[in-house]
Amino acid sequence: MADFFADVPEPIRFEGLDSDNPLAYKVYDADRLVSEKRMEDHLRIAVCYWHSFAWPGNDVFGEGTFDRPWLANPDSLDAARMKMDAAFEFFTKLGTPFFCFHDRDIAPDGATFGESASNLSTMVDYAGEKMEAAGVRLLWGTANLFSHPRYAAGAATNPDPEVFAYAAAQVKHMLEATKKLGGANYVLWGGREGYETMLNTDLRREADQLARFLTLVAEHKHTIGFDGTLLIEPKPQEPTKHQYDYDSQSVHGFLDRYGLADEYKVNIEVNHATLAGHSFHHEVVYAIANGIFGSVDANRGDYQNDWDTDQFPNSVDELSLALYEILRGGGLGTGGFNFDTKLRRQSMSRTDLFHGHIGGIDTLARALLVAELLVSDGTLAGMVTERYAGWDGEFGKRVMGRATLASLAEMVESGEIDPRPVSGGQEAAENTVNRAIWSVS
Ligand code: XLS
Ligand code: NI
Ligand code: NI
Repeated sequence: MADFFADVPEPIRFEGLDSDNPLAYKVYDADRLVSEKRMEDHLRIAVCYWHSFAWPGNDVFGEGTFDRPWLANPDSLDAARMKMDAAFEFFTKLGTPFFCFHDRDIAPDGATFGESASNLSTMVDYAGEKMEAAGVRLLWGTANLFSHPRYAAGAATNPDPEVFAYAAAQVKHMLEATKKLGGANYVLWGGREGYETMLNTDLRREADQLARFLTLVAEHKHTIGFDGTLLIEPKPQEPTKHQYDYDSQSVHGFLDRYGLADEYKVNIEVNHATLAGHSFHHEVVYAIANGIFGSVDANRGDYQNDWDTDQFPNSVDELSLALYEILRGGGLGTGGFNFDTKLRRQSMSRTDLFHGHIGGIDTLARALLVAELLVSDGTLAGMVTERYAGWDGEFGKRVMGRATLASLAEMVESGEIDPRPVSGGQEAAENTVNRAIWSVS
């Protein structure tokens, strides 16, 4: 094991709530059974490569602040290996089962496409060895189709079809790399698939281009026999003013319109949900209800501003509601919780990366326990069943079946139907959630 994180000599262990060791899990106990399944298998936690190892901690006003020595030589394969050694040391010490990466996170861009592809292939082989040795798996791979200047006007939605082709080549290679490493999913986040101004944009054409791109990706997935799930990651804006994959509902409508709904699911990011003006809970419920729930990018925004700040999750309240839906919906399937999280720029010590992940993972673990309690207690589900009971009765079935506007009017006119408003019981439902949050142990 490399010793980049020498200040954390031992793997992080579960020590329980009584422990005051900041480098120990207080709630996350990988082997603890929750509804007969290990916590680790419920949560399927992944560390993301880009924010933790490929980002220097810069922002638009200032340079990098983090201690990431490999970033001094961005073109060197030796530096890429040094970065990967540190990343796997981190995964192993954190004890999490998965990671996620973009092609450009692990392998430097070359002077030609061929050189970039060869760098990727070298680093994919190296990753394969490290994964084998560490017992760490790939939750998903993805191609970076947003950083290089060629993608400034989009990848699939670029006005230039040659840029579309370049992006297609990049995804082909990265999809194959993901398959080679046994990835459980492949993600497409449309970072610049949107517009800056309508004045220079042909919106209708760009939608067709995006659908064509997604069709080609799905075709290639079947051609090579990749059995992971294809995921689209919705986000409403940033970096572009408007992104086409705005939220789960827009993505769902788009997939339906182009006949792609059987090929793609969504990777929901907490901070993207709130940027879209939704709650994370809403996004998860929408996706599950419409059969497109795939995976989660765990993080949180700063609720005072409107950026994608990608902070580490720390709200049990927020995550419990989503986990409740995920548990009731049958779990994560091939998905997981990818920590798409960034340290704050002032968190300059190497150990800060552990503190961020440990806190976020404990928060998720606690939310899982709350969710299990809410499911087994059944009060919330019972309230919903009772609220809609009329639709399961004879009259409700008739409305959904053979009723006409005239036959319904007749029943109302005759006085046979005369509904009375009833309580929605929101406060009682909220109290049920809080009781579960306060009582889990
Ligand atoms: C950016 C996205 C990105 C994707 C992967 O906002 O969250 O990190 O998860 O391209
Ligand atoms: Ni993300
Ligand atoms: Ni994001």
